Order: sequence, then C-alpha cells, then structure tokens
Amino acid sequence: MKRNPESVLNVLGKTQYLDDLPENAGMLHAAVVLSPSAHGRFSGLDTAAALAMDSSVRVVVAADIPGQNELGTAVFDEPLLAAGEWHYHGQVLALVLASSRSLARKAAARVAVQGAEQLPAVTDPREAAARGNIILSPRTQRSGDVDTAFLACDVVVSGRVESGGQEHVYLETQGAIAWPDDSGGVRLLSGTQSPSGVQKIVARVLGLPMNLVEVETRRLGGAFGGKEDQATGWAALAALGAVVSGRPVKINLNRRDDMVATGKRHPYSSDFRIGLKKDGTILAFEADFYQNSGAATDLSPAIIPRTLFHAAGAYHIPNVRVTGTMCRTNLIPFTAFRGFGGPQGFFVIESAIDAAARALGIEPADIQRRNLLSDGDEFHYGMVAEDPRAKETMERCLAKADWNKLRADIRDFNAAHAGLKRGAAATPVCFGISFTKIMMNQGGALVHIYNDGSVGVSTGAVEMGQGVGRKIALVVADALGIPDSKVKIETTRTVTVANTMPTAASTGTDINAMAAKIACDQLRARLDALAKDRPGLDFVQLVALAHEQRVDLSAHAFYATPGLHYDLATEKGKPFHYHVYGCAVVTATLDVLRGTYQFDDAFIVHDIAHSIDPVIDRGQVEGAFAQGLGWAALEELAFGADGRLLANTLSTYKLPDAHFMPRMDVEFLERPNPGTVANSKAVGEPPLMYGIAGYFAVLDALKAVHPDKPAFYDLPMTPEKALRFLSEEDSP
Ligand code: MTE
Ligand code: LUZ
Ligand code: MOS
Repeated sequence: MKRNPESVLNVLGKTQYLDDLPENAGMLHAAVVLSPSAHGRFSGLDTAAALAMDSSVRVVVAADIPGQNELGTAVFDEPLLAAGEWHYHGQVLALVLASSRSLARKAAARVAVQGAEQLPAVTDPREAAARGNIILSPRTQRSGDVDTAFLACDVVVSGRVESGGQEHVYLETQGAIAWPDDSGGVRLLSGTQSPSGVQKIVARVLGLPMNLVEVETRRLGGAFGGKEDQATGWAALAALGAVVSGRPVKINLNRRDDMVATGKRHPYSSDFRIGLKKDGTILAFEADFYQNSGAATDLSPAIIPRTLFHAAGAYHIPNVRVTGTMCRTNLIPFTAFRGFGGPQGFFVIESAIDAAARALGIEPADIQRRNLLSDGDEFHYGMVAEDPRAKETMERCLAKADWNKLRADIRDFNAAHAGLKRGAAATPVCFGISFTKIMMNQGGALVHIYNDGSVGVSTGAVEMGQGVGRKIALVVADALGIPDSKVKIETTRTVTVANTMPTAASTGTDINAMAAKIACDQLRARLDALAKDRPGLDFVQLVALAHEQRVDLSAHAFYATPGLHYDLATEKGKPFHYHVYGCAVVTATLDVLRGTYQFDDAFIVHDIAHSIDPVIDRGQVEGAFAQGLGWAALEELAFGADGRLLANTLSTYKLPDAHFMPRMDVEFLERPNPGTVANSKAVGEPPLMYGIAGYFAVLDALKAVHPDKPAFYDLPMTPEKALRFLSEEDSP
C-alpha cells in the first residue's frame, strides 16, 4: 500500500511546524499576561519591573489596538486584550514582547495587576441561566406532540445527566508568526483551522482592509476543533505586536498557558424525560440542555443546534422536544471540539435509554435495537433519513462481538467472581454531515498544471494530521488520470484561495476535494479537446502541447454543498448533506475493591461508504474512538469552585494511552454514498461517539455489583466515581 507522504515525514520527525521554522533576524518573541482569577476588575498594569529587565522588552495593552478590540465569529463579545475587567481565569491582559522567548516569559511574569478587585464568579450553567445570564435565546426543536404522547406511555422515566469538558491536547500548542510588510499590512503564519477567519479578525483588530492581511497555514500539529476559532486571538496578538514594534513577532504558548488560556469542549448539565411502551418502543423524548458556554459567545451558537440535531441519537422517536440554552459563566469560552456538541447530545439519550431499560426490566440493547432509524423516517428537525445504516451497522457490530454469547459469558463470569465484574455496552451513532450554519458549506480550489506535467493544488483545507491533503491528492490524481506522486498539495493561503471556511465539521475532504475535482474536470476537458486530434499523446505530451497552443493550464473552482435549507422559525429543514452511521461494542473489567477498571475489547462497524485512503480512515476511526473514550471515562477537566482550572498540566490531566485502550477491531461498511466526492463519507468526527460505549460498559459492570442501586450519568466515569458508587449507600 502506498504511504501518505505527510505521515512519512511525521514519523521521521521531518515535518516543519511553526516552531521548527528558522527565525528571522530581529524577530521578537511574545508572551502573555493572564488574568489571575475568574472575575475581577483592575485599574491598570505595573510594567516597570518588566521593562527594566531589558531594552527589548515592550508591553502591549488594549489601548495600543488601532482597530476593534474584539474577537468572535457571529457575536463579537470577547476582547482581544482585557481592559478594566476580566471575565475568566486565563484571559489575556497584556502582550509582552522581548528579544528571546525566555526573556518574554520572565518579563510577563513581572507585570503586576494594579487595583485588582475580585468580583463574584458564576461557574455553574444552571445558576447562570437562573440569573438570566444566557447568550442569545434558547433554541427548541420539536416533532409530534410530546405532552400527549407521554400520556400514552407505559413507563416514563426522567433524570439528570452531566458531561464534563475536554482539553484538546493537540501536540502543537497555539502559535503564530507575523511580519509587518511594506504594504502597511501584515503577513502571518498561523496555526489555525481557519486562515480566512484569522485574516478577517486581524484586519478588524488592526483597522485594515482584508487585502492587507495575508495568512498562511502550512499544517497543524493537531487541532481537534481547538483551532477553529481559538487560534485567532493568538494570531491577532502576533499581528498587533508586529504592527506596534515594526518587527516580526512570534508567539507560541507553552503547554500550561495553552491549557489555561484556550477553550475546550463544553460541559453540559441536562434533564431528560423519556416515555416508552412496555415492549421498549420509545414514544416520546424531552431534554433540556444547559450548555456551559463560558464567558464569551465563541462558537456556542453553532454548537447548540448540533446538540439538538443529535438529541435523539441514532433512533427514530416520533415525539421530541429538546431545548438548548447557552449559559454564560466565568469560565474560559468553550469552543469546538471533535463532535461539536453532538457527543453531549448522544450521552443524554443513551443515559435515558439506560434508565428506561432498568424501569422496564430489559436490556438497554433491546431498546436500542428496537428504535433504530429506518429508511424514510423523519428526524425531529424535518429531514428524512435516506439509506440509513443504523440497523445494519449495529447488527453487524453485535454479530462481530458475538453479543448473545458475550452477555452469557459476562453473566457467568460475574456469578463466579466477587472481586472482578465484567460489563459490556453498545452505542449506535448517527452523525449529520455539513456545517450547521448553511453559509459555511462552501469552498474553493486552484489547480495549476505546470508545463512539465506536474501539478500543484491549493484549496482552503488545512492539514492537521487528518490526511485531508492526501485525500485531495488522490482525488486530483484520479480526476486528471495521473499518478498521485505528480500531485503536490500547496500550503493553504488566503491569497490563493480566498474567503474559505474553517477546515471543520468533518467536511474538509467533502468540500475541498470536490472543489479540486471540479477544477480538474475543467482542465481535463481542455486537454481532452486537444487530444481528440492527437490520439496517443500521454499526459506530459498533452500538457506540453496545450502550453504551446496557449491553453490555460490553471483552473479555479468553487463548490457549495447542494440541497441544504433550514427554517429557523420552525426549526425544520435539511441541515445535513447526509448522515454517517456506525456502532461500537465496548467491554470492561472492573476491580470491585478499588473502582479501577480496564477496557478489554472494542468492536466497531463504521459506515465509511467508500474509503479514499483506508489507512487514513482507519486511523481516524481509532483516533476519534480513543478521544471519545478519554472524554467518557478518563479526562477530568476539573475547575475549582473559584473558577480556576485545576487540571492545567499534563500531570493533572490524564490522557488515553496505549495501556488504557482496549483491543480494537474496526470494520468498514462499504456502500457508495452518491453525491459526494468519490462516493465517500466524512470520517473525522462521527467515531468519537463510540467512546460513549465505554461509559456504559463500566456502568454495566457496576450494576452487576449493585443491581438495585440507581445508575448515575455523570461523565467521565473516573475510578473515583465508580468507587463512590460501589461504596456509598446512594449513588454519587
Ligand atoms: N485528526 C487529526 N490527526 N488531527 C486533528 O486535529 N481533527 C478532527 C478530525 N480528525 C483532527 C483529526 C476534527 S475536529 C475534524 S472536524 C476533522 O478532522 C477535520 O478534518 P476533515 O474535515 O478533513 O476530516
Ligand atoms: N463547526 C462549525 C463545526 O462551525 N459548524 C459545525 O456545524 C461544525 N460541526 C462540527 C464541527 N465543527
Ligand atoms: Mo472539528 S470540532 O469540526 O474542528
């Protein structure tokens, strides 16, 4: 099998990230002064001690901003540099420039906050909502007649569900380099998923037109949503520093600053009510999601609808009413993270099914299987399920795990062992593909065929380890009929392809490879017209002839995902181009004395449709599952009651590693997905939700110890929580 050249470079340690690039003479390094608590006022900054350290030291504050001191995508409610008041722990108060990185950091540590006054901090989303501290308006999606349907149910179960946040822990921390240029503008290298987003905000902050701000992104050492919007501030700070100093400025956060000062997955607190018939058919479902949005809007208004769209999981429920409220708290503004609110929605419906199974005295899997989506079912947001693959993937996955035998083996094992208990759970997934904001589903490409027959491709896609460059190269090679070794994927720049959207929502390949294919189809048509009179010419000869005959060997193309529409007033429409399905079964063994556990096996059947590069796609499924399992079971984003982040280093924030992960058996369901590039399906985010099965596998083992104790739905399932359940009278 051919290898992805990018992965080969990664393995050899040869890929250049921002901090690997040679530094320019005269370059200044930047460090930041962060707010010391969750909420406070200040009168100013004492910079004397910092300035006294070295003549190169310079402190940049809000008043130095020539344009607008605002960050945001839809709502601009976050200052780049706090002035007068801070709203969360880790908010940037000042930028410190110096001739070396260590000097900049030392100088930043000597900047003192003057006239600080602590203000009350709210960290709990329900408390924020009760005080009316919400962002925009709550959104409600509904179908059928929930109130009437509940009256017809044999059982109705309600409960509360908590899910924690999650730190991205991309290997490459946030960073940017800015060069002032002779146009009066700036050129930037930014570690962002959204070069055009950075361009727009930098232009606003500097008070420049967008054409004077050029942004380039070569690649990211991981992003996972953490650089969709939250890379922008760091780039804007570097640009501001460059303009103020007239020198190139580089910023690259250390891990601790990155963990404290950048947004993460939103914690949610939710209430549910589910109603079923005796046989396990779900008739009605209701949920209230309190999203802990943090101190600014960021991407929360796009994340809330994704939670609501996925509130019914992979099931058809005829009567649904779900509401999402964005609660403004004094925590870091939470942001995009692989799954984008979807996982939080999934965990609630799966918790509701678990609770309902107990009330009905049946297994959760029996409810799951009975209610999976069928062809023609209407989602609660009005879209009709076409070729849904929920039943197929779940049945194949259960067969793969030998489910009935597995359940029997676990029963036998648990009957024979007092100190160890095993558990298993399945989680079916259905994830909608397209940005929830329709406008964002667009992209462009620029393809050059050089006159020696080699090809350069530019798109808006950002390579972050997910292999989008490789997939685009394979699509281009196929469209032009040349080997992929002839295709180079160019660095992503706002001057080659403009007005691009972030590489996100798992649509990087869907949108950008499609745009590149359209450009290639145009080029191919020009070459084919020439070839008609000259049969037998190979690609290189044809290209040389085209050049000779003054035929344009470059093409720009644009792609906008077709068929999307949505009515915000009725909350109905077709927000997604299609859905991705799949199912995971996870098994666990619990140590009853200690509350510790290990995951044994994971069986996954994933709806890949057609895989453009099977090695990359397998890596995406396994990696997303690992990240989901980490969120569900291990990673505890602990904040103190005062709103300070406690898990602010990699020694206090635990990550999945090879020992934590179970054996993984991943199988693809291959059936073409018409209407997409190469009949493929997006793969980046959907498999993250397989990790939820890990939570319920441990819960299943816990229930084997205390069958009569009510379960708890409070993710992550840390050993501490497991131990509390095992040892206390009441559940935690
Ligand atoms: N894989 C790697 N290795 N690194 C990443 O940062 N980000 C994920 C996913 N897979 C990510 C990744 C997220 S959040 C998304 S939305 C998609 O990749 C984005 O890329 P795509 O749209 O090209 O799949
Ligand atoms: N980003 C975004 C996303 O802006 N809109 C989305 O719908 C989305 N979905 C998943 C991940 N990122
Ligand atoms: Mo992914 S959360 O869309 O960057």
